[in-house]
Amino acid sequence: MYILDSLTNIISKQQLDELRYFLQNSEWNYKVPGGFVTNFPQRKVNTYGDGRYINNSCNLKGSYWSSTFWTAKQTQNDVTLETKTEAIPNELCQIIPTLRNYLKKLFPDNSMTKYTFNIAVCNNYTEPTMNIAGHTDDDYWYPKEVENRPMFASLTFYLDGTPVHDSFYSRFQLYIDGKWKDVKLDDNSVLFMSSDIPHRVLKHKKKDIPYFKPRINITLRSTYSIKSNPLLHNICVANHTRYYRAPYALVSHPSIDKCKLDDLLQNYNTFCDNNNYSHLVLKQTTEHNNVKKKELIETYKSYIEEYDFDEVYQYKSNMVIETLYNVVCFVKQKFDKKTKSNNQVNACLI
Ligand SMILES: O=C(O)CCC(=O)C(=O)O
Repeated sequence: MYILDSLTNIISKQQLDELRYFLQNSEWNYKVPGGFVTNFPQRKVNTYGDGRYINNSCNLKGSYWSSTFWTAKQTQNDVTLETKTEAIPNELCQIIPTLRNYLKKLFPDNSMTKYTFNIAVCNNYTEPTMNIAGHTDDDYWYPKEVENRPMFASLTFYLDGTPVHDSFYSRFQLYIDGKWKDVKLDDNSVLFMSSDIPHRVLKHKKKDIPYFKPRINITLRSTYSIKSNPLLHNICVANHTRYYRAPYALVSHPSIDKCKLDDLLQNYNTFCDNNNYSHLVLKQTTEHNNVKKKELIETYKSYIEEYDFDEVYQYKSNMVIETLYNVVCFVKQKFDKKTKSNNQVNACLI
């Protein structure tokens, strides 16, 4: 299912102008090391969302993760990468309840929550060669909110002016009925789409390069509620910060092979040098080990039982020790009536 409309029909002119102004001045990351560390997204990226929800008065509420954790490299899960989160900016908070209500009217039978659209994934295609390969966004950490499928709201902005002809617009395509189909995403458009539909953006055709115009895309996505599924709530935030934001630290056991660590550091620090970020902090602790991880998984399983959290069917390798530790600390703080705490979760193994 997909629905295309213009933001000018949905939000106020002031809200739209403020969002465009925010985007004109926002920061972008280029060549963030990907899953294999030597690969990277073929466009500029950023992401916002620390896990809080946006209430109907457009305010951020609830608990948030200040750092998240993920495997530093897909093929090497004994080193964790720590990344700092950033809150959803006010310019987006101002429009999110309106977008939710628009969708709720169209689909009264839905399981949307106050957490709907609390993550913003941002792509900036500044060069005609930039693209995103065909993929779906229906990973297990996204709740199924409309027609029992995950949903995103994809916003498009041409801040430097629109292309002079339809054929020079961004080559956004959906894979429907066995064929890739062009979908023109106009300036200020919003596309509500079941995110299990394969989609992609092709690079510009060579002959059309002179007519290329830069395009910014924001896809708003949702986390589970931190109250009913704290682990997948964290994992959803963590996946986005890991791949779209600046790396902050590497965490490992002191016995880690130094060559492996140096190799990772070199790739991450090259990105930091090119994007004006500080070099990575190195953290080492004997607590970073698999026995500890197994203990934390068992503790989390006991919390599922005790507090009636959603079942988690698989504890994958990207659910690293530091994530489990943080989530277990959150549950202790928030659910154990004897402990009092504020909304920031910032527990670290070391
Ligand atoms: O640029 C677009 O419209 C597509 C973005 C996208 O597919 C994504 O962020 O997953």
